[in-house]
Amino acid sequence: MNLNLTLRLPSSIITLLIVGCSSKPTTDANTANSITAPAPISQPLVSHIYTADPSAHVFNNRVYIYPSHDIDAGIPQDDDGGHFGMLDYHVFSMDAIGGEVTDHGVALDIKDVPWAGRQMWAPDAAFANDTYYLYFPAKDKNDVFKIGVATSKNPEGPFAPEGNPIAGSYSIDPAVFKDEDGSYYMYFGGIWGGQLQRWDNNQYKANGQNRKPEEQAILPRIAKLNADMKSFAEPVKEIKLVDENGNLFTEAQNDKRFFEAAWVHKYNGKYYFSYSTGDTHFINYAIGDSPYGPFTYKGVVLHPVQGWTNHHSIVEISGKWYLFYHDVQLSGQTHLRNIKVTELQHNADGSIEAIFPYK
Ligand code: FUB
Repeated sequence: MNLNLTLRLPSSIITLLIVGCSSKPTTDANTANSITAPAPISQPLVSHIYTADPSAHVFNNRVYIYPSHDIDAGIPQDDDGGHFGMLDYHVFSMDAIGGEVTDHGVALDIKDVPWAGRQMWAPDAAFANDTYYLYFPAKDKNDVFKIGVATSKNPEGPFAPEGNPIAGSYSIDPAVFKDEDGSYYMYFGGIWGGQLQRWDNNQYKANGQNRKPEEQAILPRIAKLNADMKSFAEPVKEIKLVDENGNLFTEAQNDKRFFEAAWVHKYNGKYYFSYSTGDTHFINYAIGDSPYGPFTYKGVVLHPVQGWTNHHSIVEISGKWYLFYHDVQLSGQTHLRNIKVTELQHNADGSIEAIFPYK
């Protein structure tokens, strides 16, 4: 679908033509060259290759970024984001925000993942047991998204994959959160091309459909990780994402309901669940008192960026908070993205100051 999206900013009106999509229905060409480009608030961190979906972490006093590696796979755009035909991951690092960015080369290649068929989408990483773990979604040989894990003794890899996806895992966009008690939780899921609508009560239904507008929206998922960091310690659970009255969102509330790109950070003892609304292009956040939720919707973290997808991570680095995100500034094409970073502010009442990615 072609989306003509008008963003009303406090002092100006910016009209963006957003063409195409990732894990979602589309009918048009890949190009978004007709974007009327507003001035971005930040510049791409990497320009020699295309990168997206940045999951950032601080390991050994260095900032590491685990993004998708976008390529033009020559695959025509389709309703399931088939044109996002990524084949490997690169890890990037820098000694501080604003520092030189190092590309550590290929960290994991799909040809070395025995179970994977295609489409290595948004990854994340964690450290435990003197080991770095790379978590990644990919379609298996039956074209069903699962989540894999690969390990390394170094944060930049290379990573050695397990022979099978994590038992009980499904869909896309893993994000692993370490709580203060040392527990690790994986948040995951994505609707439309991310296939979450095919999973009901953790059972696969090949003909699972997206929800109708009046139906309850599909919920993101969580599972606690075992100490081995390679398996789930419990059955996958749904996460309740609710409005201020405690009501779950309907599919019609698509500027608030979960679509993909889950991330959790903790601030002043509260759990902040942030996520993309997909077809309305926001990064939103919701706050809860437990890693399992429920999470109450609070507002927008990041307004829509150029390109269809919006995907982020939120990390504290040297006492400041940062939002890592992407847009398509370098290519103008929705499947060839570039990662960025900007500072994020928590207000005194715990709310997040919404970020407009263009001036
Ligand atoms: O990069 C491929 C997919 O696009 C990700 O998994 C989604 O979150 C969206 O950014």
